[in-house]
Amino acid sequence: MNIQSDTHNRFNPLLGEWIKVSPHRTKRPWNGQVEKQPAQSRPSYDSSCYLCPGNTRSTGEKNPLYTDTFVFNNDFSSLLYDTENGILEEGPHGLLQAKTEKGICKVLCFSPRHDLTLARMSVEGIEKVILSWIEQYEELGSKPFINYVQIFENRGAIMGCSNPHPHSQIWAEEIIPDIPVKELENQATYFETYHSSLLLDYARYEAEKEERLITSNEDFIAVVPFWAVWPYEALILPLRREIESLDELSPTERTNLASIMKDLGIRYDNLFETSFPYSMGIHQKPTDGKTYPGNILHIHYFPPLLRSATVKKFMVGYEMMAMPQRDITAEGAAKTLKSLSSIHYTEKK
Ligand code: H2U
Ligand code: ZN
Repeated sequence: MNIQSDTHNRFNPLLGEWIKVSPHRTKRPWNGQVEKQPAQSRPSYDSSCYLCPGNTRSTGEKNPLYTDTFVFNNDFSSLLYDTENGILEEGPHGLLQAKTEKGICKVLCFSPRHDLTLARMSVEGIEKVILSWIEQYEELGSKPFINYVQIFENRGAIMGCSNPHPHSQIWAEEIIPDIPVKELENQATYFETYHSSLLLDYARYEAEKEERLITSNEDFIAVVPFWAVWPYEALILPLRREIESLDELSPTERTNLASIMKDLGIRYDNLFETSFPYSMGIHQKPTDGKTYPGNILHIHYFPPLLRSATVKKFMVGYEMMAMPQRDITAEGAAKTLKSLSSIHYTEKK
């Protein structure tokens, strides 16, 4: 089979799901929705931003004059720590089930600068963000009722991000949600079968093959995974050893993680010369004290853009009813991202 031209289905071993790839569809004309271009430049401070230092949030609380990262409890948290235990089961054979859940939601601003995205921060600045994520993961994870901590960044209005001030969210909760559960189970099965880690084996294979490699350094690689769904989806993986969570990183590994995040972020921005939108999320070890054989720390990037800064991919129709589908191949997307400059387009000229 020719994976660059034949329609085929690819397997995602992390989720145990299939993805349809139809490479010949890339020539399809586009008369559909065109998104608005995000503002190309922002001030370094915005008096109307509820995340900027010294400003007042919608609850009336005032942000401190912070100088590095800044973490606060989300004023509109999805999960609350004082929700009472409750169970509902009704209907035929208890078909309708519900359970209450406790948790804590936080917002973490990357820096006081309203205009500096991760891609444009210094490596040292990103290291401080990683250190704050570690602090939160440990602090929240040590609470007896918190079994899982999800760190993520929603970037760009197109992704539903409500504020352009660079920030991430942290949701710490009682359950382990479905997506990490599936990934942990598939990694455990692989580990029990082959006595090695699925994602470490995969990272080493991709580093050698180079076909889907975007960029790499001594400790990490960024690839467009073989099973990518989003056009320019990426996965950052450790390359040298089994790392289960951010708190296990050595100082050098922290620097190298910050550096590859910056590198990938710059390539993303350079792709369509825009502040590239995405949802990024860190999958790491649950904090329930159990062991997770074969589990490897990794970072997913799911960017919606397809052809330009204004044309996004829609996950609709066949994708909602049957399975995800993509046109450009993972190899094609990786080749494009790899060929881009690692100097940010706004800093060239
Ligand atoms: P986004 O990451 O989707 O932009 O959301 C920002 C979060 O900031 C959102 O979850 C919170 C919202 O609840 N927020 C506050 O905690 N305080 C505010 O004053 C406004 C928004
Ligand atoms: Zn701001």
